[in-house]
Amino acid sequence: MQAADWRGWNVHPDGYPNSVALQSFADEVSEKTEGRLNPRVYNNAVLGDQPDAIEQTRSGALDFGNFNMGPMGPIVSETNVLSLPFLFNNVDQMYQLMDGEIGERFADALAEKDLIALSWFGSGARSFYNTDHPIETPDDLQGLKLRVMNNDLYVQMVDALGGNATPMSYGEVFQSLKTGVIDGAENNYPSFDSSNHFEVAKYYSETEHLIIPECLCVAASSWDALSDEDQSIVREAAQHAAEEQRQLWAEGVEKSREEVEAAGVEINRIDDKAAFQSRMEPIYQAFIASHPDLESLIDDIRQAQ
Ligand code: BDP
Repeated sequence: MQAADWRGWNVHPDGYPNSVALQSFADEVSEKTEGRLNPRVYNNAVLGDQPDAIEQTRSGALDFGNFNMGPMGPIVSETNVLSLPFLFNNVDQMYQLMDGEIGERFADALAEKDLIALSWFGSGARSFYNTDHPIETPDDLQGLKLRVMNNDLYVQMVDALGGNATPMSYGEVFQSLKTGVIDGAENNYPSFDSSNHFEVAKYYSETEHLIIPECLCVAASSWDALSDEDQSIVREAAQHAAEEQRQLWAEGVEKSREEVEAAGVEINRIDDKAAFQSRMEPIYQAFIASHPDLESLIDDIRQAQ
């Protein structure tokens, strides 16, 4: 077989847990295939925004990427389940379920859309932040213009909380916060930190409304072109990368939290999230009404916790 150069998409900057793990993946694959396969990771979304990169990977124009299951929803409908707010109780339970039979069901759905999910990364819990005031109860979201990732479920989520949702690509958020086009957004600590959103949005409120897994996904056409031996090397390297990412993630969350706090961000914990959770009930009901086939998957996830 001829040597292949693989191009991989990554939204994050150098040094971010995912970027470090993706580089380890690339290095391990080059080394163990003795150069038959040379993956190269392109950071900072230089190859396009996430919805675009997912499509490019499906078509084989890109060979791999680290994708969040949020923007995956419009393309692989089953993965919308993972964007239902407050689905997982915590990050550890998400890992445990995604590493088992539940994760295989999502991987099967992705494979039907030409994406081979080789391992699952974490992205912690997402919370709201804004330029104006702390969010303590859902009423505090009233009237705030908030950026969300590209998925209609997040528009419904913010609507249900009384805010105004604006889907927008990640790269545009900083400028939009600065110019007042939006009042806030939602993300985990490492992204809030590395994107510099914390320089503008000084209130971070721990709603922890979304715990969304991410995949290390390979284009089906790139995958099919590999020998059995190289497929096992790539799969194993992806699993090692996920282990490393999760480890770096756990350390990174604390570090970023401390950094943004030191930079003057006011953080508030929300011990009782029930008021936020109960506003999500209509979203679950509408989702199940329009995707009756996915109800059992939601039940299985809830029962397993
Ligand atoms: C980060 C995810 C990344 C998303 C970004 C966003 O890791 O995949 O693109 O959030 O909010 O946490 O768009």
